[in-house]
Amino acid sequence: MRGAEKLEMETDQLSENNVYVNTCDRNVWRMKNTSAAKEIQAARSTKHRVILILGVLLILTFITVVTVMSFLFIYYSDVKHNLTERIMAYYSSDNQRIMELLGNVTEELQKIKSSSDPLCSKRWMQYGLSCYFISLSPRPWNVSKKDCEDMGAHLIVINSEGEMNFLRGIANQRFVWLGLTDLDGTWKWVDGTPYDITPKFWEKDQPDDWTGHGYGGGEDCAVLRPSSNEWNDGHCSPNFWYVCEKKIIF
Ligand SMILES: [Ca+2]
Ligand SMILES: [Ca+2]
Repeated sequence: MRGAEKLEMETDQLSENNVYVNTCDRNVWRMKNTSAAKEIQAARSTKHRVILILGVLLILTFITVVTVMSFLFIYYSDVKHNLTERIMAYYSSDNQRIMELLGNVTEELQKIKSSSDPLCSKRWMQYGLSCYFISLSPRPWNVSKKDCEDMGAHLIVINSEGEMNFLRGIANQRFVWLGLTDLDGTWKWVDGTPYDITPKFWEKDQPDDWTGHGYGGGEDCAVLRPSSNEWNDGHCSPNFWYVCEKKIIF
């Protein structure tokens, strides 16, 4: 009996040991498993943070680049605009000086030639290198344009302040059409002279393409208005006086 009891006790002890060992293994496995999971979680968390930081840096870089590009674009637009204005002003004043000089030369030539042999035909007036004819009656703009063309001329094109003052003188407080229109959307002189290089004499707040006149549409034809002696864009259909211009042929 004592041997059997001893055997039973040893068996029980072994069984307890096995239970203990198994429990320890599970705990160790659990501990290891938990530790690895924490490491993975930490690694993932770090990765997410890095991605987030990189994303924020990328957005900030993009915003900075866009802002700098916008400033550069505005800066260079201003520079280009100012430069163009200065070149145009220089060219315009230079052009005006040349025209006035040529006008003086022409007048001198006229003096040298016999006064009975005028540079301009009868009823045509001379200024600078051109002859001018003021209409005998008022007409709509397109009829005025054609009348001038039928005489080998064109509606007056203002190339200088001197020529503008000459027109003011012969207009004698009447509405007078100019050879200037934006019927196709941009202002153009009828003889092809670039609009950008000529001096402008628009009234304040003109051209305004006003639509309240009752003719329909806006205003596409430039006219000298006697109230200001400056330009207004008007509807092309009213009857106004007009001045034709043609170059002197020597
Ligand atoms: Ca002219
Ligand atoms: Ca107007």
